[in-house]
Amino acid sequence: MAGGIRTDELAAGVVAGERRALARAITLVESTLPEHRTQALSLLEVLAPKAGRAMRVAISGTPGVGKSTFIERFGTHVIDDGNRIAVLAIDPSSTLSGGSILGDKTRMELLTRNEAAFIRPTPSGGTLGGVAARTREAILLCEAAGFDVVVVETVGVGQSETMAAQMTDMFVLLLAPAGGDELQGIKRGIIELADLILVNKADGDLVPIAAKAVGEYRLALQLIRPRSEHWSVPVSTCSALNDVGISDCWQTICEYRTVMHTHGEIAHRRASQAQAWLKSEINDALERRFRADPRVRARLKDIEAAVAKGTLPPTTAAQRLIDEFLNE
Ligand SMILES: Nc1nc2c(ncn2[C@@H]2O[C@H](COP(=O)(O)OP(=O)(O)OP(=O)(O)O)[C@@H](O)[C@H]2O)c(=O)[nH]1
Ligand SMILES: [Mg+2]
Repeated sequence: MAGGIRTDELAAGVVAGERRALARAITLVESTLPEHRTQALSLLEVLAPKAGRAMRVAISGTPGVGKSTFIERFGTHVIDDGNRIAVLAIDPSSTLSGGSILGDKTRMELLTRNEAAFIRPTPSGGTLGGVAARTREAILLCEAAGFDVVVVETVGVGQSETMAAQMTDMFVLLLAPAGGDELQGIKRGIIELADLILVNKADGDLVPIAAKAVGEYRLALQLIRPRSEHWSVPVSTCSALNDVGISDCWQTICEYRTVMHTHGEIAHRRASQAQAWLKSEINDALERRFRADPRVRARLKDIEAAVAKGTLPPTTAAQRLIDEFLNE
């Protein structure tokens, strides 16, 4: 019982769409205390049948490209269109520092105050894999709370884009208006993940540069294998600052949803994502058990030292520890 609240009460609050209950439920799934974890799992089990109805959208881009400004505007359009929107963030730097995206508080003020919106910063601490699992669970909770659109905001560094792509239906990539050398610097792998590319900050002096960048990204896209045979990735400009092109972006997302749903691709993506998630949960759980095992713990330090010194090959070392672990 986290903070003295019963699972059925919490579940009822979430299903009623209460933002406070949702926030509490997410805090519960983020907790690493064993008794909280047990309650979190039963909560997720109760709520799972109510999940799955939202459009799950990843919004990614390098630091400072305008993600928060964009989401603030975008969220307003989504809400004006009669929907409720939840925004979850993944910030790999916060897993290291224990902090979370502070600037967002100020840049999403409008959205934060809106009853139809729910904003949640990154789960802090833990491994990147742990953050991914908690974010996936948070998505389910937001869906159970009746949110129509769930945005996963992620900083385009490290593994976080791949992670965000693996838990959403659509990957929106925000890029800065630049070309030539800077375009070369964008990792090809990120472009490959994109279902929609937006060159932001297309305002003032940057308008022609943004337009040129659009042309270059379109060319770049021709060189890679499309993520789906039913969708050719649109590339366009927008200005989050001036609210230009943002409602078009929402229209494109709706169109994408219709097309991909019709071809069964959303269901297909979700099924393989769920299987991958299962696999990583099994791996994580096994590793946790392994590392907590007293026999393993007793020998691990010495074996690690021998491996570091080069006196024991890692393969042999791993095999020995695993044999030890599995021997009843
Ligand atoms: N000119 C212009 N500036 C913008 C636009 N969108 C965002 N900015 C500015 O760019 C800066 C960074 O914007 P954020 O929205 O915080 O960017 P972010 O991608 O969320 O940044 P991180 O959270 O630090 O990764 C701010 O000063 C914004 O005002 C835009 O469309 N045009
Ligand atoms: Mg931000």
